[in-house]
Amino acid sequence: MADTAKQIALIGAPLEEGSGRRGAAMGPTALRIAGIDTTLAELGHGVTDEGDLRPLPARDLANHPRANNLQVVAAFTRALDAAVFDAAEAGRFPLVLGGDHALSMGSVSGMARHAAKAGRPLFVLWLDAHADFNSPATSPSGNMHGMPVAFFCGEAEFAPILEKGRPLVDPKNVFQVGIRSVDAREREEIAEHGVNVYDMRAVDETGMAHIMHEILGRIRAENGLLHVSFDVDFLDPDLAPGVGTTVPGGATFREAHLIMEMLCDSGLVSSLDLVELNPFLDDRGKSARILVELTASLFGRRILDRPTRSA
Ligand code: 5AB
Ligand code: MN
Ligand code: MN
Ligand code: MN
Repeated sequence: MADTAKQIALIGAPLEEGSGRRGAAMGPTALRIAGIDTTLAELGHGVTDEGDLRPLPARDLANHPRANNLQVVAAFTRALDAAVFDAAEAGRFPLVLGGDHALSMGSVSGMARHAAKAGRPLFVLWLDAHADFNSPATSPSGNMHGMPVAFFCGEAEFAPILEKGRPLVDPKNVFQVGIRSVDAREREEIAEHGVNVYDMRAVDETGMAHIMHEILGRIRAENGLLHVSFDVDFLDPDLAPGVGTTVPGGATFREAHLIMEMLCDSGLVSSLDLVELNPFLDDRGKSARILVELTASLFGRRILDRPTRSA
């Protein structure tokens, strides 16, 4: 039973047009089949499945040669921005079932509006092999799942997808962990804008517990809200093969599990994306099941009833 029961809103976002291939649209279904709702309910939380989102029209936007499938991505971004904001304002915990990572353009923007309204800073923990800080000007692929961080930080304003003047995330409030594949121009951008990057070398040199203490300490000190965005390719491909952009040398189950337990203990997390799961590439539901296991740890499942050790 969780210490603090939450009201969780499951929001399905069957978006795959932000990635360069098909399959991620089946992600929400796979997560449901793997038992995301019953698992969270068994931990004592109230769970409402809002079903899959209906994209909002975006035919006002012109196609863009370097932002593939812009209209579809924008339609989901608008729908998610609204759905996540509404859920958070109603005191519920938005848990977005993806869908490719372009959906975080909408989910994080919705949380940024919610945080601004509450007068608190929004922090983002980005668990990913990639920095996702491209824009149409820098992207080698034009795929929008490589652009969400630049978008919600206001560094990829190439089309009026959301309202002008919307609350943005300060890049210095973005923590990226597990990074091991960054494009040349993207590297310059993240350095220029002060994104906090803990690449795989940092994880190996200092350890996951130390990194998480550092991140959570800063968020606590600034009374922030924390959005967690979990890309399946954060994990090692041997562990989680169900993703289109595998990169060797990913996080182990133990590292990911430690992150989830420390996040749970912190009580700081206010929203979560589970993204990039591609069931078409998965091995008999293995990756979907691991995502559900890790989510359970974030929501209070424990091995032993033991608090996090202090730094
Ligand atoms: B993912 C790449 N940087 O922009 C690009 O999986 C890959 O959401 C992006 O992290 C990977 O196309 C996007 C080469
Ligand atoms: Mn990603
Ligand atoms: Mn990735
Ligand atoms: Mn820039």
